Amino acid sequence: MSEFFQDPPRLGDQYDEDALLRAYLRWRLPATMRAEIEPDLRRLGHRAVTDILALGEEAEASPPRHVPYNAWGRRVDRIQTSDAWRELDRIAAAEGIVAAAYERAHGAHSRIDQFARLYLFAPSSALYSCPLAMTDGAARFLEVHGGETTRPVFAHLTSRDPNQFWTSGQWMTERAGGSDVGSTSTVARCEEGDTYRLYGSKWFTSATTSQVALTLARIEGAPTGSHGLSVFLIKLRDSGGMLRNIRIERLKDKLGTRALPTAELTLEGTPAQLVGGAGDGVRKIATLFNVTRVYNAVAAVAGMRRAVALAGDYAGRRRAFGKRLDEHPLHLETLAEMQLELRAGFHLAFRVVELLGKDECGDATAAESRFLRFLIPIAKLYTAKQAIAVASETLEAFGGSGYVEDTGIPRLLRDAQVLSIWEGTTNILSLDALRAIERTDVLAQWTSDVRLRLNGINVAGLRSCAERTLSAVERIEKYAARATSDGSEFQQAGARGFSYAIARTEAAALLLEHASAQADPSAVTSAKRWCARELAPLVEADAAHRAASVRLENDLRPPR
Ligand code: MFK
Repeated sequence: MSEFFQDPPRLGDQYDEDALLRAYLRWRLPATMRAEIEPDLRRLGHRAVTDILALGEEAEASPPRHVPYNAWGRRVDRIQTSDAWRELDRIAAAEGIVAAAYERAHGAHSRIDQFARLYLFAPSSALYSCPLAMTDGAARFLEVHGGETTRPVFAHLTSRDPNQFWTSGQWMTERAGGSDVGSTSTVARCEEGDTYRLYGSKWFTSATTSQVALTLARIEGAPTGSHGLSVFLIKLRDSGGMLRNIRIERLKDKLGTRALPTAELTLEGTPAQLVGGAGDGVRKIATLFNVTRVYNAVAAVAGMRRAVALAGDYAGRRRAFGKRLDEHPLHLETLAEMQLELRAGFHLAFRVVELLGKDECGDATAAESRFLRFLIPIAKLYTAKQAIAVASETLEAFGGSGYVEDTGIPRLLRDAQVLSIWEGTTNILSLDALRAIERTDVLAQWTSDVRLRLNGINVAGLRSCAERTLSAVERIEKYAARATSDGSEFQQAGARGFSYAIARTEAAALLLEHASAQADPSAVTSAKRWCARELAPLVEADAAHRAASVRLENDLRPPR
């Protein structure tokens, strides 16, 4: 009988062991600010592998349950969540995971502090990061579009006091429109002033246990399409804790994110407050989803970090063919490529974090505000795809055990898969990036900004990498000019490749800047490795794209 039992992977303190996070903070933050926030980050890094991790696992093991009726047959529509899920809410508040962004104790840098907290918290939180994303997006929406009457709600959403903290849901998706939000059919009937009643169905509602939600509806008589929609704030429950004219149809049975109470709802005359005035609802609620898309990007890199930490630790414990996995060159190479994806994605995500912080504090130049609008969809879509690939590779790095549920490893992939779906799919966001450059000169501004940054790379060993990246910038420009002249069908068909090229090129510039600012060998090696890849294979793809469009017209259309 075999006496052998494999050691499971172990996680160390997630702040102290994260050389990339610490190097990035050293690079970007003044020493005084770092000294101020470091104790909080170190504590969170420790909690992420102790109490928060235990609560996350408990929440995952006790998913939410819908209780439609009470014992006496009265419709109650309660959602029962675990004690652990509720405790994660209290911890998130006390750790300032939303609040730190709005206290603005460090001006524009406050977003770096706040997203570093999220980065440490998210992978252990059983997706409590989702309600926090919605809460932050709603807070920003209310800050920009709200008024005197919504100020108390804003104060709850940004509180550090667990007894005062509220979360917000965001209910945009309907049966007829997941991506196509403009087809929303919920109707708003005016009662008096800004008070309305809403009638309709919401097909995917995040965080249904929240105290408030933001949603879209069409005021009776308003035009069709997204301009005819308006944004409404709903307080979900009355003083007795009962839902206010909201029927919960069911909770969704999802591939992953199982601790998250995602529900299907019917609004049956739900009282709601119009916020931000009537009309242009999609443009206004973009304030919210541009924040939640940044959360998505940071959660994606945080997920990669967790996956890499587990796979890396395991490689030092597991032996095969007479040596440890990390002594096998090919396994080591695989881990290095995963680590590289994490590094590139990390820089891309935190680039938009920095821009968001500047924009919110009024410190961004006009060009930087445009870069933010343009790079949010790019960072979201690219990091989501990276996170899925890295999670999948992690399962493989564990062999059969990576496919067995009670190791906890399969969850990494189930929870990563959603990142490219919610908050705008890869295709929707690729088209959004095109929309961001339409009618503005942001692309030209971005290319000249990247050129300037690359021309500033003077470290001898990195100059050739900067030259390669400069040639990617040139290919992007040429491709964009041709795509514009070739018309919208060609431009749309190539939008994914175009977005990926921009993501890789921006990441290359950031990796090079980081490597030349800090003579850290791993930063230098990563920058060289990343730049050795084909960053913008767009010219070569030109003919293929054309052929694909033609094929699509002639062969691939499903028969009618
Ligand atoms: C830890 C992880 C956290 C994540 C948790 C996730 C929980 C998930 C629950 C969900 O998944 S919620 C549902 C998410 N759904 C989406 O994100 C919707 C995806 N669809 C889109 O983004 C479409 O592109 C969009 C609905 C915006 C397109 O709609 P339209 O009707 O074709 O809009 P149009 O005409 O392009 O834009 C209307 C206005 O909005 C325009 O402004 P103007 O009126 O001034 O011209 C646009 O410029 C503006 N706009 C659109 N997208 C924008 C934007 N403004 C700023 N940023 C954007 N991204």
